[in-house]
Amino acid sequence: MRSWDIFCTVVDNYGDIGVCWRLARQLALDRSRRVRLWIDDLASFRRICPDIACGVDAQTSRGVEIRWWREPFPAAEPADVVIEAFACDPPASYVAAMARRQSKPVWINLEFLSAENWVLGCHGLPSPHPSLPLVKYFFFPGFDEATGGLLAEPGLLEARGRFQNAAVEQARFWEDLGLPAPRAGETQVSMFCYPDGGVGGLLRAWAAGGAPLRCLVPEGIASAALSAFFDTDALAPGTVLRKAGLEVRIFPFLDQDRYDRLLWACDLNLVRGEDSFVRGQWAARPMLWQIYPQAEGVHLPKLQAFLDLYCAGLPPETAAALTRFWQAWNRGDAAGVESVWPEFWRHRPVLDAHARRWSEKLAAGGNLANNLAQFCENLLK
Ligand code: TRH
Repeated sequence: MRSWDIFCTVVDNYGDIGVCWRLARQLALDRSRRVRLWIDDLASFRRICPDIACGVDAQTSRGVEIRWWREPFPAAEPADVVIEAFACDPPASYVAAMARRQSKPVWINLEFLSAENWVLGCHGLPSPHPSLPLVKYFFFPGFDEATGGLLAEPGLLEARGRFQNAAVEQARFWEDLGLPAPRAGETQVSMFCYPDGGVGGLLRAWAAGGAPLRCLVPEGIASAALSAFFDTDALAPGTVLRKAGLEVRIFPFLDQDRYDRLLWACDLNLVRGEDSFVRGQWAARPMLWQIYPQAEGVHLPKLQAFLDLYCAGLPPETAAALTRFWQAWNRGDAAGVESVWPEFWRHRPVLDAHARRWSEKLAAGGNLANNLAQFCENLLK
């Protein structure tokens, strides 16, 4: 039985553990693998996986052994495959133990997702350790077949398709969330974004639009903009805020599987960072992506690279509206977002069809967990 160790530090937010948890769960589906996930922040983990107990050194969930990564790091036998997520640097004592192993572990740095071209040249490259007899390999997720692909568990598209075609399942889902079913003709939007964005502009556009729209916001997200727009500080889960045809409902963070269903159930998903961005694509619904902002705008070419890829199959006027909308959102330009919204949403039928085609095209490229397992098996041979 192959053993895998995944190391994850939570730098901020939920993307680090979001990606690692999805990967760990998928790898563990194959019972011939023993998967151990080392994570330094159990409280953040608990937010997206309520089974997790905080302050516990070892626990098991969904077939994965979960270890609290803290100092002093315990003496642990290194696994056959060691994944460090996003260059998080496994503990020095563990790396020294890797070097002492007779058959050296396969060591992978799982990188951030980017649609930029340079990724193609860097995916799979080895980097020998400067002093130890170890080699680390760079494994890049991506949208191209020459990269590691995207995380997607087996049967994902089929499950999504079934859900989106089954009114009964959707009704059960809304009930389970404690929400009334959508009103006739009401647009459903999920909103997951960073604090300083153009949220105020979108709220104004939606309230002015006249058509009924329900926006579902996780607790703690966009709080300043919501408070300012609705003139209230009361934003606890369960809160309902209304202005004209717009209704905003605050919900508690969901576990990843239920969050997926929310994306499947909505007509438009506002997603951010890396993992919700990918899940938004698997949902096959129009999206608005807020990229993780980095110093000196280094994230902007990354945004453009994805826009180029995503817009390639769209009619020019739809591509132009989508690009203007996404760019205004990522500049935090509330007035820009407000003015582009009606034009963007006018293209909804085209955006819908495109989102479905896009998810099918991505699925044809295989999935990251399988590609990674194959890559490691080849090195272990
Ligand atoms: O939280 P994020 O902003 O994470 C970011 C990005 O990954 C960024 O690239 C990285 O550098 C930074 O973290 C450190 O957004 P992301 O990637 O979408 O992760 C959120 C996770 O939370 C994702 O796995 C989905 C999950 N989630 C739930 O499970 N339930 C929920 O209700 C919500 C809103 C999110």
